[in-house]
Amino acid sequence: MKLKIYGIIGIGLVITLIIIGFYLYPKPFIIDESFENGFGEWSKDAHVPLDPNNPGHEVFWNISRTDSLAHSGSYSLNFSIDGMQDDGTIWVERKVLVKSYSNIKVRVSFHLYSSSENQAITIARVVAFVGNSNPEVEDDFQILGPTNQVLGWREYTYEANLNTCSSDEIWVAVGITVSWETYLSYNIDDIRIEIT
Ligand SMILES: [Ca+2]
Ligand SMILES: [Ca+2]
Repeated sequence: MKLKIYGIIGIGLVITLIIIGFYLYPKPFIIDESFENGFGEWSKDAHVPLDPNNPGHEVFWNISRTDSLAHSGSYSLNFSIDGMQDDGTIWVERKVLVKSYSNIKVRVSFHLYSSSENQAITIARVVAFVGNSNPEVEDDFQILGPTNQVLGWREYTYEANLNTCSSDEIWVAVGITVSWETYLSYNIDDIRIEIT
């Protein structure tokens, strides 16, 4: 009889531990943006050279929503820049609220559209940023790889471990940087941020 009771208590304990473990197990915090209703929390930014053909002005660049191309839904963001000065980085960025003084892993994934395949020449590079402060210059970014690996959509991902220090926010950004002297146009859609 005693054995039976211990057995039942034992099983009960194991079940309780499994349930507690399930609730304590870190679940990823996920943010998805497909740009179907505006920019969401994202905003555009750039670090580009002056345009010698237009004194006193930066080279042309723009990031805008378009319904002419989409990875999912009807809209994506079009990234355009005059790369004739062989320089310039443009991106979208956002902050994410997190717990201060915690070690987190941030995974950013997104889909980029190239209108042609060209593996012989690096026309542009795909860049991303994860950090404690607002990215402002090209050097803040990590290069994920070249564009134009395929004609069409290709997924890029970036993962970074971070200590949030005293701040309760982190910044995430994705974009492109010029590598070839030409006018560039790429689309980005379905940015996902996963924090664990
Ligand atoms: Ca979309
Ligand atoms: Ca910025």
